[in-house]
Amino acid sequence: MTQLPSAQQLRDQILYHLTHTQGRGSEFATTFDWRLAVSYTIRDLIVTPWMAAIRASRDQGAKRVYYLSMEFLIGRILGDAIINLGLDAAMDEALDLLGLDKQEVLDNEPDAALGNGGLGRLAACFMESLSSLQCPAFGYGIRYEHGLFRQRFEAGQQVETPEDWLNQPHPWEFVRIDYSYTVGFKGHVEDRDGRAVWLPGESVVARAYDTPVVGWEGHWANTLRLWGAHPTTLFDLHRFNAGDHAAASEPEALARTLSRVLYPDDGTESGKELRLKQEYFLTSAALQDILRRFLAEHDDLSLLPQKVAIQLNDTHPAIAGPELMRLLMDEHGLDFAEARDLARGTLNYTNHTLLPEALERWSTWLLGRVLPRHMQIIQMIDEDHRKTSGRPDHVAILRHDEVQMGELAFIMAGKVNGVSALHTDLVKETVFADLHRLHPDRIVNQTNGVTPRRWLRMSNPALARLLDDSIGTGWTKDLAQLSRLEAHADDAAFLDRLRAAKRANKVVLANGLLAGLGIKADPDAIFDVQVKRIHEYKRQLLNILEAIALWQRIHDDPNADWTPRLKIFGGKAAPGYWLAKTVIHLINDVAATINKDPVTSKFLQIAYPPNYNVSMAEDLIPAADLSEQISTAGKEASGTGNMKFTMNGALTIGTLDGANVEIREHVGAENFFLFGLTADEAARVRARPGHARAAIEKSEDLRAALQMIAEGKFSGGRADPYFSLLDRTWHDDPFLVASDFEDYFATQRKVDAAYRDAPHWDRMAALNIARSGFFSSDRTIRGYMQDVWHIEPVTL
Ligand code: 26V
Repeated sequence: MTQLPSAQQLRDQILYHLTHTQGRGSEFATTFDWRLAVSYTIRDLIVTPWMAAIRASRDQGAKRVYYLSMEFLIGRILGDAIINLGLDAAMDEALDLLGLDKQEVLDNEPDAALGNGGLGRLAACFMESLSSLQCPAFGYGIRYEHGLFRQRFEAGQQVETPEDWLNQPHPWEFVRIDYSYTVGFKGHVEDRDGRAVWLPGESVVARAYDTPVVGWEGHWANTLRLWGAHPTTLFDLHRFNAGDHAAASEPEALARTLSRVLYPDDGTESGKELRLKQEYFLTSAALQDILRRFLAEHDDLSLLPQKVAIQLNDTHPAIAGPELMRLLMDEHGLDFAEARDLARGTLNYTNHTLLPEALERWSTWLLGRVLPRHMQIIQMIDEDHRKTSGRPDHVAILRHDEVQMGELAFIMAGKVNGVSALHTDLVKETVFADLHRLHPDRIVNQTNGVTPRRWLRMSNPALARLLDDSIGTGWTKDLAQLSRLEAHADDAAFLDRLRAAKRANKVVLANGLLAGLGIKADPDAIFDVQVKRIHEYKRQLLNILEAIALWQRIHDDPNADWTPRLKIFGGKAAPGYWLAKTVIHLINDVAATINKDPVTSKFLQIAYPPNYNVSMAEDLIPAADLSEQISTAGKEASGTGNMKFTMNGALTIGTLDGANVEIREHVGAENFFLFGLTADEAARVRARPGHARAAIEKSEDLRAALQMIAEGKFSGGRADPYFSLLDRTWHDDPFLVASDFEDYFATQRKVDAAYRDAPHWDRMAALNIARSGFFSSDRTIRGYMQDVWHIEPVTL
C-alpha cells in the first residue's frame, strides 16, 4: 500500500458505507451496522493490493501454489486486516471521532469457525504467511453454512448447538457466479472405442466465494476460494405444477446439504457418504478451476508441474490424485503414464496424524458407488505402483476391501511431509515405513509455525508495544529478530515491563472470567492453561487428576505456603466421542467442588469457559503463565498452540512430543519444564501388561484422586458417571496417564517453586520469547516454497 488513509478519511469512508452500503443513518445504526461499515471500509483498501497481486502473478507467468483443505479455521477477520494494513492507530482515532468503542465493534464479528482444531488453524496461518511473503497462492475449501458447533455446559456436560455465522451478511466475500463447475457423483462408466466416459447419476454446481487474505503491510493479498454447493436445476417445475411442492425442491435440498455443515470429528473416521461427497466436491471444483486457469495462460499441459503446485492438507482431498488423472485422461486425452507423471509432479501431501483411527479409509463398495470412474483409476494406480516399485501386498492402496487414502496420497505425491521433526521421523518409521523404503527421497519435514501478526501483534498489544520499544518493529515480519531480546533478559527495567504487560493481560482475563463464570481470579496466581480439542491422547485427564491431588495436599496442610494457581481449560469434544465428553464432565464436576471450598480456594481454582474458539484463544494465550503441552509422547504430531504460548511468554510444562521437542531445543532445557516418558519408552511401557495398575499402586496421590472420583466426591455421591473412565484408567490406560502422573505432579511443584522467584521466572519468560522466532509460519512457508513447491516470491 502506498498511501495510508488518515483517521478523518477512514471516518468519512465508514460513514459513506454506513449510509450507502448499509442504508442506515448514523442515529439509527447498531453495532452490527457500524461493524459492517468498518469492514467495507477496510475491504476497499484490500482490494487494490489483491488486484495487483493477481495481475502481477499472471503477467509474470508465476508458478502458484494451491492449498486444498477441508478446513480453514479463520476466526475473525477485521482486527487482523486492520493490523496488517498498518491502520490500527488511525482506526482507533477514526472510531473515537465517531464515538464508537473499538473492542465492541471488533467483538461483533462472528468467528469463521470452518475447522475443528490444529489442522484448520494451521491452514489459516499459512494463508496469512503466503500473502505476507508474496507467494502467489489460492486456498481452496468449502463454504460451510454452519461451522464448528457451539458448546454449552448443562449440569457440567457438553451440549452442542448449531453455529450460524452465515445467518447475516458476510462482508468479506465476493461471489463469482462465472466460476461455477459441475461436480458429478454416482452413475456408471461406459467404454466408447477404448475411451472411458463417466455418466454421473447426480450432479451439483460448485460456486466460488472469494475472500481476499491480506499480508503484513498490505502489499499483497491472495484468495481464499470457498465452494458453495448449488443445484444444477433450481426446482422441478413439473412436480411443482402437479402440486407436489416439497418434492419439487428436492434437487435444491440435495445439493445444499453438501456445503451445509463441517464434520465435527477430529480424528475419528466417520465413514459417511456425505463426508466422501464433500471431499470430492472440494477437490473436483478446485482441480477444474486450477486447470481452467492454467489453460488460460498456457497451451501445453506438460508444463503443469512447472506452473502449479498443489498441497493436500491431510488425506481429506486425496481423491485429487485420481481426479486429476481423470481430467487429464478422459477430458484432455493424455495416456495413463503421462497423466500419472504430471499428477505426481504437481501434488504433495502433508500428514498430520499417526493415530490409526484418524487415517482415512473408504470401503471400496462406497467409493465405487459414489465415484465409479475414480475407483477404476485407483485400481490402475495401485497396479502400476505394484509393477513399477515392486511394493509388497501389505502396502497396496486397495486392501481389506478398503481404499487406504494415506497410501493413495503418498503414491500420488511428489513430496510427503510431516509437521515436526519427531513426527516426520515417526512417519518414516511407522505408518509409511515400507513406502519410505521404496521412495526414500519423498518424505521431508516442515515443522509447523503460527503467524506472529495475529498471535502476537494483534492479540497481545501490551507485549507488542514492549517489543517495539525494545528491538524495533522488524520482528513482525522477521520473527527471528526476537533474538535481539536476549540482550534485555538481565535488564531489570525490561523484565518489570514484561511482568506488567503479562499482569495487565491477566487482569483483563480475570474480569472476563468474573463476568462470564462468576469466578473471582487472583491475577497474581499462576495462570495455568490447557486449551485444545478434548482427546484422550492430549491428556486433559492427567491435568485434572493433578488438580485433585494438589487440592488434597492443600487440604492436608492449609497453612503451608502454597503457590496460588488458576487452572484454565478450554476445548470441545467431538459429539460422538463419549470418553472425551466424560472428561469434560469430570473437569466441570471437579471445578464446581474445588471452587467452593473455602479452605483451599485462595490457592487453587479451576475455570472452564465454554465454547473455546479462535477468539477465546486470542484472550487466553496472552494471559497465560504456564502452557500445558502434556500429550503422550509420540501422539501429538506437532501442536501449534504450544508455539503461540511460547511467543507470548508463557513457560511450558510438557512432554517430548511433537514440536515441544524443538521448542525445548530452541528455548533451552533450563527454560522448559520437561516431564514424562519419551515416545520410545511409552511404546515399551504400553506393551507391559498391568502397567496402569502398577503405576497407580506406586502413587499415593493418584490412588487417592481416583478413589475420590470413584466415591462420587465430585458427583453428589454418585459414582456411575465415571465408572468407565476409571475402569479404563486402571485396566487399560493406553495413553499412560498413570505412568506419567508422578513425574507430572513433581514437575508441577517445580513450577510452583520457580514462580515464586519472580525475577528468575521473568527471565525465563523473556528467553522463551526471544528464542521463539523459529516458530513463525513465515519460516514454515519458506520451507515449503524451497523444498516442496519450488516457488519464488513475486515482486510487484
Ligand atoms: C481427521 C478426520 C477424520 C475424518 C472425519 C473428520 C476429520 C477431521 C480432521 C482429521 C484430522 C485430524 C488431524 C489433525 O488435526 N492433526 C493436527 O494437525 C495439527 C497441524 O499440523 C498439529 O499441530 C496437531 O498436532 C495435529 O493433531
